[in-house]
Amino acid sequence: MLLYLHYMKKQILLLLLLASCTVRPAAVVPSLEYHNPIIPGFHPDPSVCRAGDDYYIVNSSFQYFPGVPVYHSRDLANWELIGNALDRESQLPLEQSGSWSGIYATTIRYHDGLFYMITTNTTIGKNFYVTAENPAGPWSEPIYLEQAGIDPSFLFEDGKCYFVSNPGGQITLCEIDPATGEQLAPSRPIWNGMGGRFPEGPHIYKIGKWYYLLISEGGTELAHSLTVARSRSPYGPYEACPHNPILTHCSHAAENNQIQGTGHGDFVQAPDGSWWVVFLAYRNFGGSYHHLGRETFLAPVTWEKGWPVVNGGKPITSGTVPFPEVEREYAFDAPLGTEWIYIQNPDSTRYSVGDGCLRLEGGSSLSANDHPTFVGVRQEGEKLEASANVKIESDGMAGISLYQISDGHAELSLVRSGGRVRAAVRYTIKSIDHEAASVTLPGASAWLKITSDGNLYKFYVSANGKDWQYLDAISCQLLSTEVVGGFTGVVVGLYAQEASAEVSSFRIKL
Ligand code: 6LW
Repeated sequence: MLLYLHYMKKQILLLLLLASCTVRPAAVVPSLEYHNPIIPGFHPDPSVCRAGDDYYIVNSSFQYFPGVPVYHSRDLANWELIGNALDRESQLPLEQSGSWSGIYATTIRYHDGLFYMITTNTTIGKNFYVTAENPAGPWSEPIYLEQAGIDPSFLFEDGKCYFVSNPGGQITLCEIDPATGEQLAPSRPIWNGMGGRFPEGPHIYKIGKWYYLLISEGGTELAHSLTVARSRSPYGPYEACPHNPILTHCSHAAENNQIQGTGHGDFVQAPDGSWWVVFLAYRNFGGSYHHLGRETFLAPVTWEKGWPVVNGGKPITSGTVPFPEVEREYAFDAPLGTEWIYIQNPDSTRYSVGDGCLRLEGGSSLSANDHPTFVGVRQEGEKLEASANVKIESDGMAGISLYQISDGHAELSLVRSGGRVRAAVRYTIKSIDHEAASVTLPGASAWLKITSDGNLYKFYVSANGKDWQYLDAISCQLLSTEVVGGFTGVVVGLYAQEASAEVSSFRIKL
């Protein structure tokens, strides 16, 4: 009898353990301390997956190389950049991609010991995926897919790999062989959303007996929203959630919220059974303008009558804890880290790092959008202090660039012509090239500094890095998506046009 009781106890424990491992709706709002956005700055179109206790997020990256940053977290609140999924030209031909093209929305999934990152390179018009055993890399060469449309996603279910994207603006499903990418079943349209424009960003989840299809509609601006539908079969018919949209800030309740454009999400379940959604939104500064790009946010998901409810149905807030202060100093003694990105595929002969210097060989103008000499880091907070010591060695310009798009960028530069060197503030905004202020310098090197409070960028120059001379300021709104366009956000870069230059002691404080 005792033995039997012991055996039953073990069976019950095993059943409880199994129940906690299966995907099941959770009813309560989980508590977690986090700040929103969880990944600030230009980190759009997030996708998330969990492997054991580890979570991973990937983002779209447009014209930048390397592409598709990969973030890791153990708690959904704190995220660390661990690599870029596309870090070889053979995976990421960008040609002359701009802020509207290149790599669009991505999906990350974990299946059978392998990570899959699926995306579209709109520059070559193809959907593809890469795989890795370790999401920090290396990732495989691309495997191209037949079905067109953007925002591709996979669902591994019941021994099959379903592939969903939106050719012709219709959410469309097929099956593929994940080892080869070969399409195994015809493409079939499955849902078009609730009538909003641009049904996109689809992900399918099998939860209990239902296939849930989560999509975005309304476009990535103010009307952006998440809608959901469900079916007993992945191919449909899909029934729309009665309380769609399940997330939007295009509402009376959220009209004065700094956070706008909420949409493009992906669900994930934590080991404790709680559900979460990561999604993109942007933060407005100085009115209805955003210059930091679309950022990655987090909200809890609960389930009511078999339908997901995001953030208890309430607007998204900036979270419960303040942003940590970030200060990074680059000594240029080692190769550039994974946070550094180039505009298009870089010509490696124009960059070298070592002995405390980043050496730049100047290329064409940033406005020409033709592989400029530029390498930078995303501006991840509205409060910024970026400074560098720059030496210009031949005629041309070199310095710090605030880059949003080829037709929307501002520079604090050393400008050299003949023997004369000036520090100058120049900007290009919607085809207007303007030199705002300049001061003649006694030598070929100076310290340059740009600060921001989220409303103004201010530009300073110094001979010693201590005593700063104020040169000028421009409104951050001028570099916003609303003014100059682009799917991206400001990247703070070091650049050289025509000139050869050396940069040392680059510091960035957020
Ligand atoms: C992306 C689409 C979208 O592929 O914008 O906001 C496109 N959502 O889903 C570019 O990011």
